[in-house]
Amino acid sequence: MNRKYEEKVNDENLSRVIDKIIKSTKIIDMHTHLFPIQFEELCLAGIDDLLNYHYLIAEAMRWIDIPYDEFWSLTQENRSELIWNYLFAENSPLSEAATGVITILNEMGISIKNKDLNNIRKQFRGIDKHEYISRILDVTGVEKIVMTNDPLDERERELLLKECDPDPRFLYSLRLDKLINNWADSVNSLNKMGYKVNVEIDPATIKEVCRFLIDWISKLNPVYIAISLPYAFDFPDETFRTTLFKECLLPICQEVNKPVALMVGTKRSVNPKLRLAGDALGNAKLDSIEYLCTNYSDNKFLVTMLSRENQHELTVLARKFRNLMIFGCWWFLNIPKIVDEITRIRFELLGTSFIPQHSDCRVFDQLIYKWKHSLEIIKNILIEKYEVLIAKGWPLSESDIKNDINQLLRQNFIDFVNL
Ligand code: RAT
Ligand code: ZN
Repeated sequence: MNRKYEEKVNDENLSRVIDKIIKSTKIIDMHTHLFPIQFEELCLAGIDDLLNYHYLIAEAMRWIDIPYDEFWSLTQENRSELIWNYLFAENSPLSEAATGVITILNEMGISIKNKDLNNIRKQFRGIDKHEYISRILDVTGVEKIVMTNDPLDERERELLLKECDPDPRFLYSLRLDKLINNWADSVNSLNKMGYKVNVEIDPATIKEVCRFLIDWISKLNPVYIAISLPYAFDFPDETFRTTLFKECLLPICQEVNKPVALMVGTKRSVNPKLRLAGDALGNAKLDSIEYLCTNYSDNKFLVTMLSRENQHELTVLARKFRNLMIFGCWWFLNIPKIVDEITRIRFELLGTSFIPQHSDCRVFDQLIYKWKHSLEIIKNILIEKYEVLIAKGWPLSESDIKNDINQLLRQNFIDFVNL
């Protein structure tokens, strides 16, 4: 920044300066479930996709008194109507996911008069998806979106293998949940794809899994290799997972210099009848992360955890290891109260050397509320922290603030993954 034109920051203009800088910083959204338009039905946008978000389904099914199977047999539109009815019309949309929908409608200039879903649908009709997505990226300041790409998902693999012009706004991440958490089922899929593997992980199988990883890393050039892990994750232990980590994932990631993203703390399928909405969380032990950071010091780990109780310990661990970058307020933690708490803990223990948020969006429009709500919290914390410095006579310039916000919203990620 040209210092000649930069504003001197003081108590009076602090809030405005931070606001201006946040609005002009191009965000890298480092974990989403979004796909570009070329991914056909996987690219979700608009009111019916929004209402069918699994966060809202879990909330609505507390009210909707029909059997789960019956709910799933309805059309997507009919499900939206039920969800709208219970979470927006009959009761107020107070939960974070429900308020999020209202934020989106507001920001996009959609009238919510009379809480009339059909009228809202009418306003979405005829919107060109290409233009709509560009408009959302524009409004939110998101420059790059990291997808979640699992080649063991048949439909996704089909789309990944289709030759098309890649959309430069999207980056790949290679997701290995099926491979590593569900080895027995993956054996079949890998064999079908031409990788000769056995259930017992023998040396030939290890070689083939490594070949699979190298093939997909070469094809996608992912920014990191990711896996979500149960709260009971224990490394090393006697499971297939440990063998796959030790013999395949960690050495290959080291060889290609890609970070491993570990998302720890899931308790999957607590209520399978809710499908994607049926997962919960548990408290994890951080010893395994410490073990990995210590014993695999040439690997880099991006880590987020799902339990609130794990956050302080995780932040302390990040003080000890340069190869550990903590990120995001994940899933059930992405509610204002907890985002505020976690972000404060991180600032107070790490300064600006962390990645405060990712969106985890599944529907494009969600970028609007997920980023708007989080940035508001980050902004307010920053205002408080800078006020303390200003009060002590610290000379704070606009470019100092710009540098800090740039680190938080993009550069820490860029540097860690070598983008
Ligand atoms: O937040 C979510 O949408 C969850 O369903 C999960 O997808 C989680 O973010 C994950 O990546 O496993
Ligand atoms: Zn996710």
